[in-house]
Amino acid sequence: MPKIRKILIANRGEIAIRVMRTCKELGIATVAVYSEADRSALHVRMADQAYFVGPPPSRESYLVQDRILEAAKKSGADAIHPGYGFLSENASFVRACEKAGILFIGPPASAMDAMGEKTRARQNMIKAGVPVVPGTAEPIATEEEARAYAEKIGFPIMLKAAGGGGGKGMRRVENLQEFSSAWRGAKGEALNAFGNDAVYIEKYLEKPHHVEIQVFADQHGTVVHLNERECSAQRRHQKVVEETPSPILSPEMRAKMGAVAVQAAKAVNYVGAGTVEFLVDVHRNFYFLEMNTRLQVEHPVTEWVTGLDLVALQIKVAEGEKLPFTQAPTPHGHAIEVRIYAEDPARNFMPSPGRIQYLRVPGGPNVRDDSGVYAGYTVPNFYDPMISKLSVWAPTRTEAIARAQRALSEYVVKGITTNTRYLKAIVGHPEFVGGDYDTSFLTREHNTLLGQDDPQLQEVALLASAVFAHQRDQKRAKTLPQKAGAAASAGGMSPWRLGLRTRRR
Ligand code: MV4
Repeated sequence: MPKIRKILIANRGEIAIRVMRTCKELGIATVAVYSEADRSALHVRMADQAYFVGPPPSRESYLVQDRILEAAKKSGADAIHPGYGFLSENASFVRACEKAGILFIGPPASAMDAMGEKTRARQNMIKAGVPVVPGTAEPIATEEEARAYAEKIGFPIMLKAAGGGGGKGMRRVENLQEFSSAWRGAKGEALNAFGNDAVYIEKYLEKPHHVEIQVFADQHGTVVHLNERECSAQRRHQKVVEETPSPILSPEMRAKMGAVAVQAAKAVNYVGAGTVEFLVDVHRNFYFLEMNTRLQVEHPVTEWVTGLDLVALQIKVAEGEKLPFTQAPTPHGHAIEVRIYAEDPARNFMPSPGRIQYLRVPGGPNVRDDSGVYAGYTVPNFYDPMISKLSVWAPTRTEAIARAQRALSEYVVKGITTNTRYLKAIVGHPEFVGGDYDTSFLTREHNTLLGQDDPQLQEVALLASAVFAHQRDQKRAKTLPQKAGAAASAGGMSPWRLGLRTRRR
């Protein structure tokens, strides 16, 4: 197979830059694509060549297959790296690349087909002997059938869209009374999100952990796993903090889950980088959830503890090379990644696009900042507001937490609001430090993480200030002759002055 000489990166932001960095190190030329909103984006500046692909909405630019392929042909690129999101898990795009004679750096379309739909993936995994969450393998035709099945396996159950993952078209159902509205809700949302209203049932797992296994396969039948990532710190199905190793996995469980992930990848003839996601229940049983057929956002933590460059491996596998190992490397030390978003946690995480007036990124030993922005850059409001991923490595988890906090303290972004303070609160929270946080952690600790104290304490502060003000007014009334305006100036004492701050600044 010939060597790749030029790669078009069909993406934007930090991941486009991440891919280009490895290309440069490998002596491979890079081609960027950009929308109208990304003319001055960093990924365009860093590429050797750049092609305009359309208006700001990604439907009209980054997702238009013909535009991307046209840019690839014009530029003379021999391969396309899709990054994550956009066209990265689109089997029809993989086929279009093949037809155009351009190498797609990723798995074959058939593997995407086998894993794309949740019910099909479940069927394939059951056939391969991979444990899946107890439930139906097929979509359920009628509400009556669904009710009967739910009664059989017992409440609570989860209705899930067959068409796709990511928490859309998902409803927890507690009892038969709730069933009808949940059934209609899940179906409606599924149709809206995936153009397919098929729904199936799973047993509901209480407070599961989200643990995923990185897998890698070459074109010669070798499939290995590269250990796990703990991704239970999520908000509305968006990961916020990831780490490896998972603080809840024993070496035995790591080996077991790794072997099952390899089994899953082999069953669909996987090639390249992939991730097998599992839910881990309170008894530490693990169940296949879905497979992501792409390089993931959180891949840097795996790179930290394995010493590998996953993008370089993807390129070598696409060129037909054999994987340079046949066994999972033992993880070395501990890595944590936090996602820096242009958003305001205090305003319900509203995106905060705008011009970055000043930027100082953290540095020092074992700190990595995968950024997609620069000082003077205006963050557009058309795309995901993640502006950077900060990741750190240390010999132990305790040291990695301290390093993450230190690095976050160094992060300065002026002009837009970011979530750095929220991230610091997460990695400093006793539950995170303790290492046994599940997927309910961020929702449950929401107020604490936003720096808002217990609402009951806020009420105590308010009452105390009222009592204080009343006593003071009584005293004044006794000792001072009443003057005009005195009553007004003796207004309520602010809770701030009692030292009971209701909100950290
Ligand atoms: C579940 C579950 C409990 N029981 N399935 C959410 C996203 C989607 N990929 C699967 N999800 C869940 N599926 C059963 N049978 C709980 C979740 C879930 C979750 C999973 C992973 C990470 C974060 C989560 C947050 C809430 C719920």
